[in-house]
This record gives sequence, structure tokens and C-alpha cells, in this order.
Amino acid sequence: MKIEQITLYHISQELVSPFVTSFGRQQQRDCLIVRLQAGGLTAWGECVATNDPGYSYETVVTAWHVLSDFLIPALLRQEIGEPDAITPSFDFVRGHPLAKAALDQAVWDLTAQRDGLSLAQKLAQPYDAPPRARVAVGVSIGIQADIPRTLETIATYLAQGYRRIKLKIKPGHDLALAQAARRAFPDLAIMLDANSAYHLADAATFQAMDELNLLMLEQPLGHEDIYDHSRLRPQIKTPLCLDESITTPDHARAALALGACDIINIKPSRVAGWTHARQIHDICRAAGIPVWVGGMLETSVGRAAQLALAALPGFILPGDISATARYYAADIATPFFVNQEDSTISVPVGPGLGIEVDEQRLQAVTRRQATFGAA
Ligand code: OSB
Ligand code: MG
Repeated sequence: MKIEQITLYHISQELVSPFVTSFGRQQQRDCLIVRLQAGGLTAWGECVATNDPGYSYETVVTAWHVLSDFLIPALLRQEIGEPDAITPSFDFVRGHPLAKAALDQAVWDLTAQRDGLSLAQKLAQPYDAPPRARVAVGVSIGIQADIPRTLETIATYLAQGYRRIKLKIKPGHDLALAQAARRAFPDLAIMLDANSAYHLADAATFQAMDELNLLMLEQPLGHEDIYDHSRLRPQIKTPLCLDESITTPDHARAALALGACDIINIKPSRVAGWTHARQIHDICRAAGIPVWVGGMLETSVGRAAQLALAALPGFILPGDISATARYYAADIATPFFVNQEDSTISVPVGPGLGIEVDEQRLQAVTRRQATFGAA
């Protein structure tokens, strides 16, 4: 099967409420959507790069450039067999995992559809167990104006059915917040995400959290660091999770060998796609390290593929896969809802991503569009 045509869309949507982290504030959420056409099938992928190089060095502009000038021309020439085969064909581009992941997702969608499988079934082929039908999810809460408003926001999400809460922290907005959240919600699964805002010298801040029974502390130190995390870990009781530092399966192996973490957040986009995400899942599973699926404010195009990944056996912790309406008033594809009774989302069962893209809505939010390949 050869890919006949690829369309790139730069879309822009206003978030329901601003999302604030230690690296910045997002209100207008831009990203790229890719559409592949091959053998009468249409497949979709999402590039989660943003306007600012805050979480990653990639932006919507660098991703547009790398996709249109390098990755798309390389993919258009290829015969598509199994989706893993495209990963090495992108090695000639160093880095740029968010750009690569968009095409990787679409090729996984395409090949699952071709094989008459849901993406979850396609991803689960190497394992004994079938993919989960529902996956545990939690909600990631951005930095709020103050502690009382954070507690109110937590209560709002609990009322919607979420049973795992992640709070973003930054220096000066950390210990008192975590203590207040624990006091207000004694039994809740609470975790913190620092997005690389601290240094090893801040260990005392995290030691003071030892008694709070937190689910985990995500990426406290440098976004490219592994070694200092390995030095922090024995100094604190809270399980340590890496996000930003793990952008390849090699990084995952290094982190485990160095004892740098107890848990890994696997964001398929951060690791160049679903093939690497599954490899990291396998590395962690063999080492007894739990993993969960991280998020990047995806539209339902990206959320569908996160859900399929989270259905694999090693994903034993709740993922950052909150309902679509939480970020987008109207989404570009079939929305997802949280099952209130157990804080899960049902994994799509249709072929491929198992969603319907609303092409009218897609056009309405598109800022720029380009088509590659034969008309
Ligand atoms: O660090 O996990 C993160 C969003 C944007 C960039 C980085 C992160 C996040 C989230 C949101 O925590 C997860 C989501 O709801 O998609
Ligand atoms: Mg994170």
C-alpha cells in the first residue's frame, strides 16, 4: 500500500479555560492535524506542538517545516507494510519527535483500518491479553490563582467522576498547595507535576512532602536530565516519574539503569510515536516499572490514539486522558466522555482510531492547509 496524498492542517482553537504550567500559559491552542489517503482509506494524526517552545523545542512552525520539507516527502515514497517500519525511515531527521509522531499516528491508524482492527487491537497484537475495553484516566489541573481556587477546581473534577488528580507546581506554589490538597481530600490519588522547574538543591521541598502519601512527583528536575533525578530519588519517599527527560527508548533504558525513576509517563508524541511508545512500555514492563499515558491537550484525534495505547497491559496507572469537553467547547472529532462510576474512558472499538472527524468543524478552525502527493 502506498500513500497517495497527505494534507496538513494548522488549526487553532480557544481552550475552555487557560492552562497554566511552570513553563507558561496557554489559552489559544494551535496544533497540526495530518490526513493520509491510501487505497480508499483516510487516516488521521495529530502533532501536539504548540505556539511556544515551552514544553518542547518544537513549535507549530518548526513542525510544519520539518513535516512538509522532510518527513512527508520521505513517507510519500514508501510502500507501507507494518507501521514499525516507518520509524527508522525518519531517522535521517534528528529529533523533532512531535512532528514524527503525527505521521506515525496516522500510519498506525491506516494500517489498523487496512487490517480490519481497532488501533488498540493492532497495538496489542504482540501480547497474550486482548486490549482493555476501558482505561483508567485522571485529570491534569493547571496552576490556579490560589490554593482555595485549586481546591474548588479539584472538587469540580471529582464531581465529574475523575478519581486521580494531577496538580501542576512551580517554585513558591508547591508545598503549601500539596498540604492543603491532602488535608481537603485525605484519600484522593494526588500527584504533582513540576515540568522541570526545580534543581537538585531543592530536595528539601520534596522531602517535606514525604508524609503526604502522594501518588508520584513528575519531572521535578531538568528537561534533559536523568542523572540528577537518580540522585534525588533516594532522598525522597514519593515515587519519582519522568516525562520530559524520556524522548527515546534509549533514554528509558538509561533512566532504568541509573535508577532515576520509579514510573515513566509515556507520551506517544514526545517519543516520536506509537512504535517507540510501545517499545518503552515493553522495556518498563520487563523491569517492573509502571507506566501511564501522558497527554498534551490533544483534540479527540490524538485522544483516540492515547486511549488505544493505554489499553496495553503495562499501563497500570491512570493516564492524563481527560474528556474532550474539558479543553474544547466543540471538538474536531467524536468527543470522549468519562465513565463517572469508575473514572475510565471507553477505548474506541471501530476500525483504526474509531472516530469520525467532523471535516466542517476542521475547516472552521484551520488557519493554513497544504496538500502533498498526487491529486
Ligand atoms: O507535563 O504532562 C505535562 C500539557 C501540556 C504540556 C505538558 C503536560 C501537559 C499536561 C496535560 O499535564 C495533560 C492533558 O490533559 O493532556
Ligand atoms: Mg508532565
